Amino acid sequence: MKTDILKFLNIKDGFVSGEEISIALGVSRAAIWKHIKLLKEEGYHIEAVSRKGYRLISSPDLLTENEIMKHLNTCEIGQKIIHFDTLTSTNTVAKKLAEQGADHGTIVVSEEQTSGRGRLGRNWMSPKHKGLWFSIILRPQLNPGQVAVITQLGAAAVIKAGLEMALDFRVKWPNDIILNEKKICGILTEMSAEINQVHYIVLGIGINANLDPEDFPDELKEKASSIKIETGQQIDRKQLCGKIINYFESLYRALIRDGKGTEAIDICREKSILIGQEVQIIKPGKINQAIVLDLNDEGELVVERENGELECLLSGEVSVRGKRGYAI
Ligand code: BT5
Repeated sequence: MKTDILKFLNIKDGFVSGEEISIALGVSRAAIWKHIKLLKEEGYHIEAVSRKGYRLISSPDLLTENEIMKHLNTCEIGQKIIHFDTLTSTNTVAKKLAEQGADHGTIVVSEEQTSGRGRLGRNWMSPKHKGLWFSIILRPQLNPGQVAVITQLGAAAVIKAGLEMALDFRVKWPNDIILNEKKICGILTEMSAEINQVHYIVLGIGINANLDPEDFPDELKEKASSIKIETGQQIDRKQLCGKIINYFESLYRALIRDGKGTEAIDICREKSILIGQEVQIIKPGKINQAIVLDLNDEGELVVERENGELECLLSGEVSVRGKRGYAI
């Protein structure tokens, strides 16, 4: 009901009468008033004037289903968006929901994560109202070997959304988005699968949209930043979220249609900060030097080891460091 009322308030520039809404939605004016009150409690600034009706003045800066939906033009991703004020990790909750049968395309988004997760058991700092912390549940007909490309789809969607905002995001394979040599976004792809069949994938995206310098702990200050810090502009999180989801759906549909993520891989290749660089390949218990040659169609990083051998790296167990430090 709240969503329906908001649709009304959003299409009308001026006032819309309680009677008009109540007739259109087939409920009493008292019911409309009750829901308007609830919307106000959520932070919507709605003016109510007798004999004129209601007028929406401003919406809260929240990543609610209503707010994100306004920016979506998708037909499968984000048809359902579950919004939390706080939770442990959107990936953890999305995985639980997927286990319980949640639909393909469902999105879990939270204003804050208390135990946000990175790869290999690392933490992801996710302060309240400052970033974009969300996860998408996917149920594609892919085999587990094809799943690495999903991370590249996520990265390409973020890059395309950035370009629309004149931001030159770069990608540090497999899952970091970089702005001005600082990490502003991380991607975590997890899946449940059998040998030749994926049950579901959870694609988690974390973007430091409006974090201020004091939000970063000392150990991250050198290598991480936010879009707001780098541009001096407050970011509209709902709009950015919508753009990313729209681009992601288009790249995802191309992957399912063609069986290849060519467009996404091309974008990640073009925006790669690693290709052509000398790097350290860090695997459990060993570090090797190599030169990065390419990103292949499967989303693997192709490197040439010191002994001249070519190797295709799968994202799971590998970290790549530049020679000078984090971002090359
Ligand atoms: C990642 O891991 O970069 C994946 C991060 C994915 C986060 C999203 S948020 C929504 C969804 N729900 C989750 O629980 N996770 C996903 P990795 O490459 O392992 O990088 C982790 C490292 O990045 C940490 O060890 C820190 O050094 C650094 N880090 C932590 N928080 C950060 C932040 N907010 N911004 C930049 N760097 C951060």
